Amino acid sequence: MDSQPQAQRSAQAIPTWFVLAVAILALVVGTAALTATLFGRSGGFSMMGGGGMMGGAGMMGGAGMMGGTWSANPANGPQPGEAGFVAGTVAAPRVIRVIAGPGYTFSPSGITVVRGETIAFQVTTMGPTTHEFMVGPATAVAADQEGTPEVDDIGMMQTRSLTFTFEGDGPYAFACHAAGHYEAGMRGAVTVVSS
Ligand SMILES: [Cu+2]
Repeated sequence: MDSQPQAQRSAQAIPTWFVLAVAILALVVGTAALTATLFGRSGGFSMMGGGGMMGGAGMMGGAGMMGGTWSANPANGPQPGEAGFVAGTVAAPRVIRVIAGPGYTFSPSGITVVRGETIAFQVTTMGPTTHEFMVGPATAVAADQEGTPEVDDIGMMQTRSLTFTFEGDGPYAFACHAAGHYEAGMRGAVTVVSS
């Protein structure tokens, strides 16, 4: 041990309880970031920034990444018009992760697709309320029309996938039709762009 460089000896001088405390704090911050993202993009980012500023501990970086993964948009990569965007195809759908809840919200609350794109929605429920995810022509989605693509019974922390190709100009929409949820505002618009 005495032969180790000065810097490492200094690191070892940090008491074990302090390392544990930092690790626990990292977990708390990570959890808070996860929760914050449920309430919107800016919340998620600011919490992530908080985690980053505390820096130094390896676990802190992990927590920050977790916050990013669950943020409204970053998990979904470049969107249409952004650098690096790759349109989804039937053979290789573009994945869009959607968080349902808590409360009667989807995050993101609106998405943009290129006409003809195939999207694989991966919908995860946060919070104790079970949700559904329907996507299709806006009128059919608004009316909860039979035959409109849908996954339902998405319980807490469960993820269900639904793949849909946006062949026309729209308007398209997505919504949750669990009792009372649509009326409470649990819906979003799909914007179709030409390229
Ligand atoms: Cu719902």
